[in-house]
Amino acid sequence: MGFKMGIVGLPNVGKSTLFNALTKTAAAQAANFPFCTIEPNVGEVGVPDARLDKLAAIAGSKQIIPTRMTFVDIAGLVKGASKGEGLGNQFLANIREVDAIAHVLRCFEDGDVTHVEGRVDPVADAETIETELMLADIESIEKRMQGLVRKVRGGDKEAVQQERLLKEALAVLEDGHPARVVEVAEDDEKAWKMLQLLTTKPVLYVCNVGESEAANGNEHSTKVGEMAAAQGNSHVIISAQIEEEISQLEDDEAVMFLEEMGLDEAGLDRLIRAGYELLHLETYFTVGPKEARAWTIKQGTMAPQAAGVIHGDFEKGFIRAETIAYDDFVANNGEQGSKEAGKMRAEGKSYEVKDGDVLHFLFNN
Ligand SMILES: Nc1nc2c(ncn2[C@@H]2O[C@H](COP(=O)(O)OP(=O)(O)OP(=O)(O)O)[C@@H](O)[C@H]2O)c(=O)[nH]1
Ligand SMILES: [Mg+2]
Repeated sequence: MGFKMGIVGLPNVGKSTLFNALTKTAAAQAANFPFCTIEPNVGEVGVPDARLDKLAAIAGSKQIIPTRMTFVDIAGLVKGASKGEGLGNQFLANIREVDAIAHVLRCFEDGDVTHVEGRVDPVADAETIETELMLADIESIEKRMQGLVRKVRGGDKEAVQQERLLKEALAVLEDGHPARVVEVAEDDEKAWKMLQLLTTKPVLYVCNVGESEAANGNEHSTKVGEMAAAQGNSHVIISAQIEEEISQLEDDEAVMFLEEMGLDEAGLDRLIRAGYELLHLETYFTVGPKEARAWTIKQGTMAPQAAGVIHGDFEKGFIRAETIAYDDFVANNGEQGSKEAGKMRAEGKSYEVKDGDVLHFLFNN
């Protein structure tokens, strides 16, 4: 299905370093000068899930295939970006295409690494970026409204709906708030999404702290945490530099390294999971001797549409889903045991898939 998270922030704050750590590559050039990144870097990342390993162990699956999420490392934005400053607003278009934003904030002190405004102040940085995104939204709303005038006059229903939503967004933005604070009625949700406003995208703050602060953060990340909480957003603490080093290590070395740093899991795992939650995603599994595999769906997805993630034919010809909840699968040591314990259910078209379900689809060709 391909959910995309955009890595956004000021120049030189560690976005590409983080991207490389996430994708375990050195695909993105990361260097100590602003505007190092111009073209966006795109990479797929496996979503870590301990349940998948457990299922594979029980079923003796030969292969483990995690579900994947896409990260896009986008060029740095600066004050005035919406008016063409810095690398201009072509990068705003890159942000338009993502489902959610990982907003990287510089929380590390290092006199050798240039900050575009010459000081470390992540809360002010967050405001700078948010302001640019808000200004870009205002501009795009004004353009769209002009484009709608004739249709609205002609009574076109869709145009009237769009105009009404644009006006609501504009009022909030002009009041200094991101468009995501608008409460959208269910009937308007689709049209609202089509507006593709930058400040409607869910945001997760990523505090990039110094090496020794990865476990507990620092005064800067604490302030970001307070700001995020006030906005109803989440934040994660990470040291991009350490994560990049860890991503180059073998698994057992990485575990030792994490222990030495006082961390119980790689920050990246936390970040990926937080992104997954932010997008209201959940996972179901297919498990057999050949492979154990995780699949991503939106919360609230019905069984046929969940099947469609594997293959369109599964959705078209859907008959039913044989379903075992994750806990039941584990408690009864696999499919056979679950069946015997009466824990395998046959679910039809109106079944809403639950996070952790182990599914087997039956379908007509
Ligand atoms: N001390 C320290 N330096 C870091 C950390 N993360 C990144 N850096 C350094 O900061 C510089 C910029 O990192 P990049 O990852 O290229 O930054 P970016 O945000 O992608 O920058 P642009 O592409 O120019 O927008 C590099 O020299 C990194 O080594 C960190 O956690 N601690
Ligand atoms: Mg970069």
